Amino acid sequence: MPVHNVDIAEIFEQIADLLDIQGDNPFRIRAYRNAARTVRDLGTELSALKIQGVDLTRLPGIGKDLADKINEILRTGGTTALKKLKQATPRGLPELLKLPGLGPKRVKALQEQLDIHTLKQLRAAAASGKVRSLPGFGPKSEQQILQAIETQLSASARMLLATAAQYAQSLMEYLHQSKAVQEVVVAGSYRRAKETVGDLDILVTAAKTSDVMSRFVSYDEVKRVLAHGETRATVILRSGLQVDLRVVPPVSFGAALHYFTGSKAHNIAVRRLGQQRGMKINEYGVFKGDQRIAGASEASLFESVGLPFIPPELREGRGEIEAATRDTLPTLIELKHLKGDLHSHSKASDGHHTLRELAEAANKAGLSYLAITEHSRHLSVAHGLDEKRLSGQIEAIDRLNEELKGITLLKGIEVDILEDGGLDLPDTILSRLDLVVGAVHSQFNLPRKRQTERLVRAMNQRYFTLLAHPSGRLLGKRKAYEVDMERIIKETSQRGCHLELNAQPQRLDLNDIHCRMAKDAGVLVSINSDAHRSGDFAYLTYGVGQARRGWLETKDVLNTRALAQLRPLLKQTMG
Ligand code: DGT
Ligand code: CA
Ligand code: CA
Repeated sequence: MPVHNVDIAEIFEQIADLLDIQGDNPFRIRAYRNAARTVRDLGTELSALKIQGVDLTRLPGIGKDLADKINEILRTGGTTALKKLKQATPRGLPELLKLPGLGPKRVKALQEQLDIHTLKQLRAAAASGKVRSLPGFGPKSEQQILQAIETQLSASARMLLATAAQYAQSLMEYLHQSKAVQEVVVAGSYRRAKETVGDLDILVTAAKTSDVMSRFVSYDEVKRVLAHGETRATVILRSGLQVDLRVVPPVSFGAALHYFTGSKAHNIAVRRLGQQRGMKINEYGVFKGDQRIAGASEASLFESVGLPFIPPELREGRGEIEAATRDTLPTLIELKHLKGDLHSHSKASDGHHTLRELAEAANKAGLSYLAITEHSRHLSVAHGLDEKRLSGQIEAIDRLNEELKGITLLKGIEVDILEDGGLDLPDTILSRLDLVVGAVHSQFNLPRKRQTERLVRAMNQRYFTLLAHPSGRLLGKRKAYEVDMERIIKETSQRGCHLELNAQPQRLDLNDIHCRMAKDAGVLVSINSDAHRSGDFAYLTYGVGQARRGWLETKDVLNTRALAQLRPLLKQTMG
């Protein structure tokens, strides 16, 4: 049974979580977390490395013990270490601890005083007002718990796009190995680059349909086969991801691709256009009477209703058909248009690589500038920098820039926005930087008006360039904080500062709707990796996908500018 790097990483994360619950040695816990990241970002499947006889202990952060565990997992799909830990951990504890705001102490109170062991029990208790009376809890924290559970339960059905991509790519490779298979495309929300996907919708054209179907349902990763027909099948993978597969004849490929790419709202609008022209459009083709007049390609389908090709990311029924009709579709940004990245962390705060390693990785990813933006002192869990350490880094970057070729490091900071809207470091040091990225890392629960005021005040500081992850959401974990985004966008435009689209798969923040609002207000968006390791520049792809969903063009994105054009935009016009 092939084991993927993501599976191994997941097992290591689980071990770390359980060790954490048991109060184990922090260094050991950290070793597992680091190993999980190393494995996840490796870029080559460990199973392949093993076949090549590569010594796994040569990987960063992988010692003998971890290498043994990896080998065990590759061999058996699991490890006894995790099984034992699970047996030693009370039922439900890990999921309770994962809720934001619930630490070991509060969970203990819930278990001992209310006999709560599962998320569902906790939801019931919170809903009936039993939680608020416990010491250390109140009506407000009860409400927060309830909300966090809803977010978690509703999110668990959907998977992050970047995670789904790993499973999708393996599956596509597997399908391509069949000689019968011609084209394989993942359609659905995946193709529209939606931040999370409910399931994968795969379309295949093939010489012999039955070969593809039987190959698909016998994929090693398949846990359950829900349906297995002649031209369609549905399975659930071990990861929990559901996959629909359809085999279609080449004459219908474009029509099927269009249909299964969706969205439903877009499909309905296009079908209506067809009806107005006396045509019938479905997943088999475009028909006039009994005659098929188009549908082998998507382009032919669009042409049949008098439209130019509409990129999948725009197909949400949010005005793309009208824009296409008037020939005013945006020319969407592409990954290759990004010239730099304005948000990254080195070892100095909570990153894992040196300045030089990050610079070289960014250069390899095709970028010509990279801003180093460590956390500031207020965020002590991330080893935030104080004035003295930041001053040292400024000098280190100046020195390094004299040696670097093909890339320039910019001096920045991801400075905490304090509760009153002040910044965590004084102007004397901020003035020495190329840019100041402001971010909220605390007090997520302020009332909407106060949260909005806080951000506006921060943007009004003398040195403020860019608002990082503006809504603060963590997909499936934490909702966006309450804030008046319309007002933030307006103020950003008036201040001459900018908004970030953070490309971390769990953030993708700004979201698509807010990207479009920013564009309409003339606010520039910066698509940043927020890299904490050298492999993280790969996340820029997802940032670009989200930007495309937000109708952004090259001109709307700050970091498509060459460095010389960028520099004046980093300095604020207002004092
Ligand atoms: P998801 O899976 O929840 O992330 O979102 P989608 O968009 O991938 O939705 P899914 O998997 O239910 O269906 C795939 C596509 O098939 C969908 O985007 C549009 C098309 N589709 C599904 N049901 C209908 C329908 O009832 N009418 C029309 N016109 N299209 C449909
Ligand atoms: Ca889908
Ligand atoms: Ca589906």
